[in-house]
Amino acid sequence: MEHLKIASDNYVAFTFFIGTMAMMAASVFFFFELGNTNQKWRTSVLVSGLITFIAAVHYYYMRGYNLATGDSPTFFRYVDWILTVPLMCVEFYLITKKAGAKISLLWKLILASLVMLVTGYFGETIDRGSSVMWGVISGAAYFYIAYLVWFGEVANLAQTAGKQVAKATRVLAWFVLVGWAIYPLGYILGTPGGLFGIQLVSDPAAASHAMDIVYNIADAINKIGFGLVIYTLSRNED
Ligand SMILES: *C/C=C(C)/C=C/C=C(C)/C=C/C1=C(C)CCCC1(C)C
Repeated sequence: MEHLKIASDNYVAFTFFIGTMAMMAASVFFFFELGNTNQKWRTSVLVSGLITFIAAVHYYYMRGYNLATGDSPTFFRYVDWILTVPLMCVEFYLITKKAGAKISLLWKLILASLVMLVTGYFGETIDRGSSVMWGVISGAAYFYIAYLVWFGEVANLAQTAGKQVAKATRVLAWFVLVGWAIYPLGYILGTPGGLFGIQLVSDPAAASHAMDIVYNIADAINKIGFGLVIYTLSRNED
């Protein structure tokens, strides 16, 4: 196999590379810590590890794909998200379960996340001309999730699940509101006229590079950070 060199100013490849390594390291950490995690929190920490592990495998692939072709690995990006974002919904369900969370709450969160991602995928790939419309629908699903976590069922249940769960849920809610909001920014940079017709980056190649860098940074923050909040909760509450 031919050896591919990474140019020192290739920031897209750099973030794919460092993203792969960070996701791998985080997975090893979460999996190895399972052994000294209280039984009660083991599933939650395991799910944190699964999220970063699924991302590590996708990043490993996306890194190679991007290096070989110079293109944005949109398809695999969305396959990753469609697996990992519902698992983040599972985390919300698991930590509020002992306060009485019902399975219907889990389905609401998962369904909203699927609407958010599938419509985003349409806007980025098969119907780029209507990226604004798809972005708006996706954004509505995103706000619904943020609503559930900040003011809806998740927030209410967390209040009655003990001080530590309430605290952790509040931190995770910030991740959803601020950390997840980085993604629409990447979408706006990468799609034609993504911001209600305003083209921020006109060169198509530069636009897709900007989008990949923004997505890669967001993934590292949200997947590893989110997992660490769960991990911290498992240590603070026993
Ligand atoms: C680990 C991956 C995560 C947490 C991915 C989250 C993705 C989003 C919150 C994406 C949201 C989008 C919008 C709100 C509008 C534009 C289209 C998307 C899909 C980028």
